[in-house]
Amino acid sequence: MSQSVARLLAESLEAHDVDQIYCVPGESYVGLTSALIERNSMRLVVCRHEAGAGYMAAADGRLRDRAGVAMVSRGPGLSNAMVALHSAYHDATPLVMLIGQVERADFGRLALQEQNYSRLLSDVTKGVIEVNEPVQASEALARAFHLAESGTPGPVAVILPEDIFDEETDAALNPPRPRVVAGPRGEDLDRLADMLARAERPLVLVGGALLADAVRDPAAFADLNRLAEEWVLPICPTHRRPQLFDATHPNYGGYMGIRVPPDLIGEMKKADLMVALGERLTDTVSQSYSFPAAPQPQLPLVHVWPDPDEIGRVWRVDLGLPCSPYEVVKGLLRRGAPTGADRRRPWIARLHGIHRKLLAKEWEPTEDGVNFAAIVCEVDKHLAPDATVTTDAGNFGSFVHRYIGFRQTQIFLSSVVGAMGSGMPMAVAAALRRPGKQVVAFLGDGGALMMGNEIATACQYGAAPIMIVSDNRMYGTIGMHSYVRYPERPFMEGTRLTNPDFAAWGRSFGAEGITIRSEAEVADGIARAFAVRTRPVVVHCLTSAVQMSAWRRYTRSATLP
Ligand SMILES: Cc1ncc(C[n+]2csc(CCOP(=O)(O)OP(=O)(O)O)c2C)c(N)n1
Repeated sequence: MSQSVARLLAESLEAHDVDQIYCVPGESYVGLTSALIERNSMRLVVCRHEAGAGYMAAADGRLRDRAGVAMVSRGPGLSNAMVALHSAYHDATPLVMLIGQVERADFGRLALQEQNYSRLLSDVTKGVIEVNEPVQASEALARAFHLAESGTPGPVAVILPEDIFDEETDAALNPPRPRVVAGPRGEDLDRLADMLARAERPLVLVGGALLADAVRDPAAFADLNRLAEEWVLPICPTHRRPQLFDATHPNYGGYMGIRVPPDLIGEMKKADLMVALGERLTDTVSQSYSFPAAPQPQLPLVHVWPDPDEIGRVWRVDLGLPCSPYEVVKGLLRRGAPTGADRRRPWIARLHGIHRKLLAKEWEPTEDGVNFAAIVCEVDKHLAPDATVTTDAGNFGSFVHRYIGFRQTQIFLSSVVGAMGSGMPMAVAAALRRPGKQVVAFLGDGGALMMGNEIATACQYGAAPIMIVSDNRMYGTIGMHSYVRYPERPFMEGTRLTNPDFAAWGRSFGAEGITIRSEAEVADGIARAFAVRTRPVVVHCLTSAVQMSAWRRYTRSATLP
């Protein structure tokens, strides 16, 4: 039976279980939008910026371990969305972006807003799929979802010319391709079991691919815990994946994120085996390629990642298992714990002891504004066991990682690669996907005005995230980098910000607005924020700039120059 390409695309999206698409409308794909609205089988979330739409789709992808879907217009629309593609590409997040294109007869003429997407997107997507033949429309979508979700997941662009949507085709719907899950080879598992049995001081880093497995099958958490306990292993969640292991579990061996504090990294470096279990391994995790050292690690390294191309790309690994990390957990559990693993208890206790000390809710008061530690610790008191926390990029995030002891039942979302602007859209996506559950977004004053306008999207669709804005009146992270590298030079001028009254700004959208000016106002302000459940809340926190991060204070004088 013949039907329009737009209708076939809509049916194909439905077949891929797409129930929500984030978009900024554009004339280049209005043929598809109108068909989707007519069918009314999925929610179109109309956003305020294409990067916001992209981040929301990326968050949705992570929440479901299915490719999230964003739809953007050609040229300017896609250009706005680039940062979300960049982030999803680095973060190994499955995402399908549908992008408009000029009419086929105009290809190559530099027609209005035309771009060569294959050239433009070659380093931010896993693939660019151009749909120029109606007969291939459904097949193209099936391929896009497959590519986005397989191996190292990532973003895939599907290019749709403006004049294709109303064309008729009798092509059949191409159903979703079954997800392929690779398991480890028996001999590799035997070798890993043997390496783990012999190790006196193993370190198990757990990362994004294991988290994706746990989204698909939550039993992965319980099995990881069993493995840690029975095999007596310290588990270290990696950069921006803190919920992979309960922070208070005695086998928690420390958070392997950006710039691990000296006490902890000093102890970690005594390890005699590192297993990266579902962690891609990046410079943030490896402490700028120093632990493990690239390209030749200073200790035996086992890398488990669902893509053989990634294993061995930067580090020379001793053993690589290109498969699902959860399959490795299950395979080890089936083999049974080695005898004598108890000898490793003092090693784990040492790591865990340092970690618990770092987690202690202690901070020094500051005079130039509230120490953000006080706010984060207060938020932690209110966080429900099933809360979602997002952070934007910036030093305020270091307080979140230092002071919030995440649990496996909670969700943490962020741009792992550290793209500013992601925190608020990701919170909106979480609030839409998990109505009635707490969602808290931590933002700096920089990030809040970069993409905070997506609070309008939250209001429009009835989502109620809490936005905690650390207003230190500067792009603090960059000020700190400048100060650390060039302590004798002035570092403030290039980073200073003049800000609005964020509480009033929030109220203007229809959100609740709360201001915290001093530590004395923290408990009441945060309690009031959590009491509002029906609309977004903006908590404007006037924070210290002297307290540059959870780990570093400006020391030359009490006030910044
Ligand atoms: C899109 C983007 N632009 C620039 C940067 C570089 N950058 C990283 S953190 C930061 C400052 C963040 O400032 P703010 O949100 O105020 O938080 P703070 O560091 O002050 O806590 C900047 C500019 C980035 N990571 N992403």
